[in-house]
Amino acid sequence: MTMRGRVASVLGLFVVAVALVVWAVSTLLTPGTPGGVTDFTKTQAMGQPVDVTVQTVGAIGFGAHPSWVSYLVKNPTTGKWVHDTTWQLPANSVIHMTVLQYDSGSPLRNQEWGQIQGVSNAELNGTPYSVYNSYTGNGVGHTFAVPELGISVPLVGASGNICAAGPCQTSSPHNTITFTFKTPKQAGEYHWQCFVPCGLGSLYGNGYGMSTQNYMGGFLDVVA
Ligand SMILES: [Cu+2]
Repeated sequence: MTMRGRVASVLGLFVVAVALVVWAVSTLLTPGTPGGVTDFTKTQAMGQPVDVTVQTVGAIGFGAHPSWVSYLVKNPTTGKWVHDTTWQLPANSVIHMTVLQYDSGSPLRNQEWGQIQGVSNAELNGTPYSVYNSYTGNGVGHTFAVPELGISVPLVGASGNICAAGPCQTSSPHNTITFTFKTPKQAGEYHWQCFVPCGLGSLYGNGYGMSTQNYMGGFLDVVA
């Protein structure tokens, strides 16, 4: 091989090595896209509660991982369902939360997750509830929990012809869960997540949407 050939080979291999490192860093070390932020601070009338409507789906139906479980949020300005799990909320404000739960459920591994904690006025399809026995009905699909605020709410599983791809419409079977909580006075990023290992097909169900930002977890971005 000529000198020029050798240099070209070395350079070629170097380029391949750099490309592999870039690929490894970008795909293995960054756990999914952080997703966008849905802003609930602009639509709030002064001193009034903020309405936040979200849905939980068995398969998001679009994006990089269409088969993964996910939350979606209804943009308060456009009314469109968006794949954001960071929700910007005003500090020290009452939040009226509505969760449309379109996924099926199962018995919980930890019955503690059937307890409603840290919120008030919790209702399941218009009936007040404080705990859900996941061995009844179609079990529990997901939870909405904000550990730092002591919040945990079981999202009861839907039954019947389950919506196959989000965003789901209210014509599909679902449970409507409503509750109220107050955001802290202190601004900050409060992490929320689902505690049901719902990453179907991954190890112990804790992978995929469970361990990737913007599917089964996100942030309450509380601004003062
Ligand atoms: Cu979940």
